[in-house]
Amino acid sequence: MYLSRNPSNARLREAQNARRNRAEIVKALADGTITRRDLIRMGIFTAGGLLALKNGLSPFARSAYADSNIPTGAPPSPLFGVQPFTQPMYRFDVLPRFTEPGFLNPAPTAEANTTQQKLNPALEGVRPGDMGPIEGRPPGPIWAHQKFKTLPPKTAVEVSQAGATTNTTYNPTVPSSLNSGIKPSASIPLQFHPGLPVQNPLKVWTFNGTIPPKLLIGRYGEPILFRHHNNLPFDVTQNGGFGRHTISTHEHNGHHGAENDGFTGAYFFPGQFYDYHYPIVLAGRNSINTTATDPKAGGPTDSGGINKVPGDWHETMSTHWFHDHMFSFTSQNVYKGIAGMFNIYSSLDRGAEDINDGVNLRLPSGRASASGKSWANLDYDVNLMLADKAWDAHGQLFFDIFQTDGFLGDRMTVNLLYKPFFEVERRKYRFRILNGAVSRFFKIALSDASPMIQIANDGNLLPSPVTLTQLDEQGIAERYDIVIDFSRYSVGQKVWMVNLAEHDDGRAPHKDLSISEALSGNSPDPCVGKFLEFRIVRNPAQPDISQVPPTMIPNPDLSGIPVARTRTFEFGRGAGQPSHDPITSMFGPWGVKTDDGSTLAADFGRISAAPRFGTREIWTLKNGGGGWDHPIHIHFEEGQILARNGSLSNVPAAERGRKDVYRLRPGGSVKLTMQFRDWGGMFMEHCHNTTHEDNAMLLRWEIDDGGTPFLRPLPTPIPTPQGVRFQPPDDILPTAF
Ligand SMILES: [Cu+2]
Repeated sequence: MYLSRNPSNARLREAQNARRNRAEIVKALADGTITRRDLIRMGIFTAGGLLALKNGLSPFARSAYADSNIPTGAPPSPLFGVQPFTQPMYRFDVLPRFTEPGFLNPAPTAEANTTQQKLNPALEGVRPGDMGPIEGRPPGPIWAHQKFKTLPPKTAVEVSQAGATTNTTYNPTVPSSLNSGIKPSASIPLQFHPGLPVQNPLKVWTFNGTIPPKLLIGRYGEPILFRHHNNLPFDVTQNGGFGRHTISTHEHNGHHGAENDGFTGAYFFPGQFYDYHYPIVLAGRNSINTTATDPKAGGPTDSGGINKVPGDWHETMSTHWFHDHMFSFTSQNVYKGIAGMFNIYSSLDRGAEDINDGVNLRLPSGRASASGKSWANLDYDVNLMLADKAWDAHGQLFFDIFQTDGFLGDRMTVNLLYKPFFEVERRKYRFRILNGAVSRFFKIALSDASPMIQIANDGNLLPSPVTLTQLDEQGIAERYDIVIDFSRYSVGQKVWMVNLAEHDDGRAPHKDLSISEALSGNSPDPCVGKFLEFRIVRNPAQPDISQVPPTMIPNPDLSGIPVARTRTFEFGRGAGQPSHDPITSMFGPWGVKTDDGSTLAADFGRISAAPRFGTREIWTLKNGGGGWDHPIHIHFEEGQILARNGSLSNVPAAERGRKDVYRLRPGGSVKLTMQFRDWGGMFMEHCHNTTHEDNAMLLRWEIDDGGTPFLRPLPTPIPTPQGVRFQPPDDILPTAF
């Protein structure tokens, strides 16, 4: 429901008042002054999770002046006279990589580093003189880096979570001619557009506190130690009105141990760091190609060759992202900017289109012979992070947690920039498109309805490329890699990326528009229509020798592996919460029904499933109905979709590779199969509409029978600034084990 195009001043005043009143509550909730339990007692929030429909508080209360609201439930985000497509799109900022061992100080350790430091008394629960560990990772053997001795880190990357500041070290790793003329030495204030206000450090929190978003570069066979410092304010109330200063970073969807997965309950505090160890290995490394003889299973060397690794090359992954996963605060923290992308390079996906060795797929990227870099050339390989945002009358980022259906912004951003332009040459480009929104789905087309070639879905190159004039709806956290061939245009032409998915609330797209409808300007949804302008500026200096081969990565064949278990998960509303643990549990309305149990709201102390190490299972994800969609993310393992609504024929070609997010569609179901291999620990499954996830459509599952040091079941970590304690699980569902 939207405000009309020209809402009355009275209606706007009403919406503004509602926002101000709600903002007080949002802030109190975010900083812990009150809890959701308090709000329910006070009659402000219903047990079903809805903001009580009172004028002056809910923007969705029936108004005396109008019957509808804009998607944010607040007045439109002011543009200060800024026009779309008047700023260049900054390409991602590549994180510097250092040689490890030797770079990090203190040196990384297998078990968490529990060296004590004096705690800042502004931290919650800290008295003057209290001490606590410098690393926030849960201590002891269970949360030690698995296989740390056999896969020691070779590369170190160090980042800080920090409030908005000016970027003075921008490094896109491409010349300015391939970055819309932006000088690599550019000093970049944190603004959504040069004509919009600079963001307050309490409003926007990003990796290193800067934009553009950060790009991590990795390759198979080269383990990365990602040291993450929490430099957010010590005082939990210093959050600009939303967001939580404790964080846990999920590398989505890394194949590594749970200690590196960013478990929602393994969060850490300001003043601490957390060492994530990303070994970058192929799944199946213990049973397939164990002697590392297959050149298709490998990573690029610095001299143009292949560093062969064990495992199944059909499990090779390419486009990941990493983002906050703080329990019940993920939506606020990701919205504040805690998200980056991760390109993984392999012998198949080399990032060097001129290496012709029969293994490299030679996807659009750039030439090793021109750059001197044998891998990770980004010249024609461009990361795009899409997100809808909103800001207040002062232009400062705005968020409203009271929309448990999902928060929608009213301004489209690409790489955290309001509707930018990007200069391209007349040749093929690869775009790695991430839906980095809180609750919004996108559906992408080009303004002239010309074709795009989808080459990957989530982290995985497809078995075969799929040519489309409209991509499928793209749920939150899904990645679609596409190739656009700009050689069909002439120099001086422009073409736009267009969003066709119209929302009128956060539940699901209301309607997919045609391209002409989306371009007409008649949609009440301000995020429909053009959002990124491509300017075709020149012919490439060298001919385009990149390829989109007809066969890329066929799926691993699981048909000969017995199915150890089947499980069913149904995602719906009206969840109960039997747990009273104030740390590990959250209220609904959203929840998950496991097998034939009841619909339960999240409790990271509850074990809902525990697949056996080394087995294969079939999981059915069901939408509980009601007209909303849920993009369900299963951590750690890539799955293959066996059926949609009961049949493989309902699975579109672009979903026939491996996946880690599964849109259920209203009333729909997805049946998928996965193996549980190589690593253990506690993982999650949840809706990636992060508003649903936080309210509380999330569950914990674990692999805990892989031998010592694991216990069956695993103890639950309870982080405090003084150190992480452990407690037994609150609950184990009867069908879990
Ligand atoms: Cu959902």
